[in-house]
Amino acid sequence: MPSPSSNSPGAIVIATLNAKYIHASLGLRYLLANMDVHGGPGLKSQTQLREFVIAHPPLLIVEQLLALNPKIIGLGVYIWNVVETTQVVQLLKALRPDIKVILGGPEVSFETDSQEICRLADHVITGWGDVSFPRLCRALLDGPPPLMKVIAGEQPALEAIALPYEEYTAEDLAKRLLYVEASRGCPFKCEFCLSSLDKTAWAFDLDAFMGEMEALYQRGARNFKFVDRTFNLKVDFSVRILQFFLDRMKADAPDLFIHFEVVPDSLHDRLKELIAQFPAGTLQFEVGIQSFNPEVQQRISRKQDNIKTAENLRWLVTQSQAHVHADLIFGLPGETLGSFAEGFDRLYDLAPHEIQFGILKRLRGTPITRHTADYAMVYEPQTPYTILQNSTVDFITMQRMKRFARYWDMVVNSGRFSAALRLLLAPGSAFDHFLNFSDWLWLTTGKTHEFAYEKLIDLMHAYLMLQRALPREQVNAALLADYLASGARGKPQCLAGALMNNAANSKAILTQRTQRNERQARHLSLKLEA
Ligand code: B12
Ligand code: SF4
Repeated sequence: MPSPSSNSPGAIVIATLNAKYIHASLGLRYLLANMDVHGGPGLKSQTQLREFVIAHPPLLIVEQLLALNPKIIGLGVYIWNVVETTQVVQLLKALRPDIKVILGGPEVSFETDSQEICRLADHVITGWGDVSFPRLCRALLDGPPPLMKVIAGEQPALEAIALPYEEYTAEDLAKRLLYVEASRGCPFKCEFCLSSLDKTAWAFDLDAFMGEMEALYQRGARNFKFVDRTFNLKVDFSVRILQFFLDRMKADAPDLFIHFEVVPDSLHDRLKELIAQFPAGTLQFEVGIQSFNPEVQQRISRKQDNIKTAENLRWLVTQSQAHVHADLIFGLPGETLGSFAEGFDRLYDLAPHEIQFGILKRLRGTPITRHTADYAMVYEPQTPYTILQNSTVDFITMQRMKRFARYWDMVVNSGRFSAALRLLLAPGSAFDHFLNFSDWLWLTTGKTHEFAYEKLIDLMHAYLMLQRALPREQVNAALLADYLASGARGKPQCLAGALMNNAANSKAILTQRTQRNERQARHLSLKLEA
């Protein structure tokens, strides 16, 4: 929890509840950077930024906010914090109804009429807050008071927005992911995604942006996460950004780490040339595949050349050292279990380092709702509004797939079972094998969380031996290799014998090595004496 500074004179507090401490809020830093620029001189010095995480109790958050004694509290509301932020606003309004509460962020930018949190607040700014929030604060402090409760956020040319990177503190630089954006918006129209509502992608002035990256770098920043929706569209921009990081990495910062979201079907040769030069562990790409099914792609207005996508993905995995995460979504209208399995196996064969397997969510404001009636889409009414069933996937199957997604993360994406996975996911369809394993794991344990690694090894052993009837030596060897590589210390029961043999073997090898070393030392000393 941030420590309260109750004697601070700030009239305005901007705050949000991040998903976890490691995520620093870029949106709030934009608001802070633009207070004077768009609200007039003197506003920024009256503004304080406070960040919490969703695990913090709302009562303590309110206590911290009220200790700052503000006149205005601005809160950033997102899908991950709307439940907790609603409780915060309820408490604030009960304790201090005189404080003006202003909301902003993607979750309250749409369907404001139907949200309790919007009913409780004094004002809601939809869309971008960089200009409209400072202006509203000025109006609330100095008048004339605004007439509207819900205000459409002004969207100026990006040059009119002050860049926020100076607002990252030394602690942010040292301990948190630094979100940065070279462009805003997306030209594509994938209907499940909020960015589909943007008309296009707008680029920040590249010289100014690179200047800010240099300043962050000089202050010691090493961990950059680009939030650009389509990093690789403007090749000249992407080349300059990649070159910037590559130069510094080669010069004196091998510990740099950069993350980009890329569209998979366009990877220019100039980009490939640069990407290939990044050493292992420095570059990460999140590649949105979402679906390989052309009918589904068309239905949700996602334009994607599947052949080029596959080629580029293969290139990234085989010709570069970038860590590649590929995203897939289950539950899209018209997708069946069979068609999804085909796409999954196609992606699995391309061997990205992780398949991030998400279940469709109905984000407020997204045009995916146009399929609700035709495809009998039923979503959870609470956040995160996950799909429960549709006309091609019933509720039971959807539940199975949610568990599949969870177990996939735990077993495959965790990277702790590489040898065992070669047994588990072959031969034939990796999807079918994992679905069977997932069903069995659920039936056997009734749990999707809180598996100790040792317990998982025992479960995997039981499955491979009893359900897949694989030879014991093969299963033991694979799990032993995974266990030893993991560095874990607990003792899985299934490996007790193998571990004892291994210890005995290691001891024998060690003894042999020691005897050899002693012989060598004796031999050397004899040679020296001679
Ligand atoms: C970083 C990020 C995360 C981080 C969390 C960051 C954090 N602070 O904790 C992580 C990786 C954990 C995450 C997870 C998820 N995320 Co996310 N994430 C983002 C991302 C990539 C960047 C956010 C950002 O910094 N944007 C740049 C800033 C400048 O924009 P902004 O935050 O929108 O802020 C502007 C306005 O919203 C407004 N504003 C913001 N705060 C305030 C406050 C006030 C008072 C006012 C007036 C205005 C205002 O002004 C700002 C400047 O114009 C966005 C996509 C994107 N590029 O924006 C998605 C996005 C926010 N995520 C989204 C989603 C759906 C998810 C997931 C559900 C994904 C999933 N399938 O699991 C999960 C949920 C996590 C959970 N625990 O439940 C959706 C949000 C939908 C929503 N209604 O909130 C987005 C928009 C992606 C999308 N295009 O669909 N996410
Ligand atoms: S999914 Fe990606 S490409 Fe499609 S609209 Fe969203 S950000 Fe753009």
